Amino acid sequence: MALRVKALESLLVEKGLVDPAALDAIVDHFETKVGPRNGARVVARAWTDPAFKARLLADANAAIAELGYTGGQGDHMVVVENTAQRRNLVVCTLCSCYPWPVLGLPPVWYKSAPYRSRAVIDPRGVIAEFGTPVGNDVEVQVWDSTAEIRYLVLPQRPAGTDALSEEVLAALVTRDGMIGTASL
Ligand SMILES: [Co+2]
Repeated sequence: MALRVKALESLLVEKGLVDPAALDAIVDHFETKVGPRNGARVVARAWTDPAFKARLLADANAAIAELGYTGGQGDHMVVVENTAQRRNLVVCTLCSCYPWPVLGLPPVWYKSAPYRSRAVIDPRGVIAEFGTPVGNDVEVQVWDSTAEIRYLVLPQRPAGTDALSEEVLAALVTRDGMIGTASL
């Protein structure tokens, strides 16, 4: 795959269709500026600022843009909140739709056929395999992403974290927690 990408890139550059500097800028953008750390900052802000959380749940794009995270593959984002009664799990059964501005590029397993089918058929089983099983008293809600709507899970703030700063809280949040396969 790496060789094929390199060959394709060389050909496009040779034919003058793309500028190598522009390609470098795009790769740098996705490696360093877009990624799950953005989403983690959104989650930490929601945990520490109730007014922001209310805005986030009402209009995710506008609230997320307050932190400066905008861009393609996130035109209509919806934030779904985990509670003591409900765990949310995000999938794209059709392909691999994913909220790039807050999570970056999707992990390989998110794009795999087994995840895409099993997340719907057996969400509890999938979550258990990721390591944080859901109790029988907790409802699991599955959200199927599309090119139009991309979901971000707002995990529950862990108990005993009242004294932690927003920055330290953000470091607790994982990519999988925001997809819903992990609890945090
Ligand atoms: Co898709």
